[in-house]
Amino acid sequence: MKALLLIDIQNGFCPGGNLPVPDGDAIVPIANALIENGSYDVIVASQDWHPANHGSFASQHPGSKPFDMGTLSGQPQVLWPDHCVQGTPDADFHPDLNTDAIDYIQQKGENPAVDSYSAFRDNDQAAITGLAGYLRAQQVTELDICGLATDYCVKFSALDAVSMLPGVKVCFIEDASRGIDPAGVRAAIEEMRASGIAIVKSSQILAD
Ligand code: VGL
Ligand code: ZN
Repeated sequence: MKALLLIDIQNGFCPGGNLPVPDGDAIVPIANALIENGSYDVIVASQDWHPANHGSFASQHPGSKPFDMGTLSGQPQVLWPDHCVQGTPDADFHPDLNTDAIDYIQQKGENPAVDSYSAFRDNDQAAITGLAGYLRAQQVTELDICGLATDYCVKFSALDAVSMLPGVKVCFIEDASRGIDPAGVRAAIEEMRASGIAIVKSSQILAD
């Protein structure tokens, strides 16, 4: 069974959102083409879903401003602008994303005391989400991952897919993803490649 995992294709990470990824909305037509291509048995999407007092927000750290380094759950933490607050338009999927065919939505980042870049588990790895169990139950053997942002949530989700779903072939779809920082994107791609993740283009999938 082949699955597509769409990471955080939300207003908050697109131009006009609270934590915009440059050109983030450019991936929406590509994601839709992948969704509508018919080659996936299972389509899942993650949604960054923070309470208003989430500890990754600079607003919760007096004297800090967005993009400063701070600490959260005992780890170094980039302090972000308030983003993807539960129930706000910033947390909605991009309005043009075809969500009709999504079989399972994994919300994450709900615990104010820890961030959760990965759709599979919190950054401190103390708590897991239901996503790995869902994909195992669907007997997924191939998992293609794309979305926002390559250097954060996409990378950590892909690395966790490799470690939490042994035997599953994991691919990163480069042109269906965008990142926050160009150097961070290059490093993320090398880290994924070194972990055995195949770096592919949507055209390779759509041509099959
Ligand atoms: C993300 C920073 C903070 C992401 C989420 O989706 O990559 N990045 N929260
Ligand atoms: Zn977040």
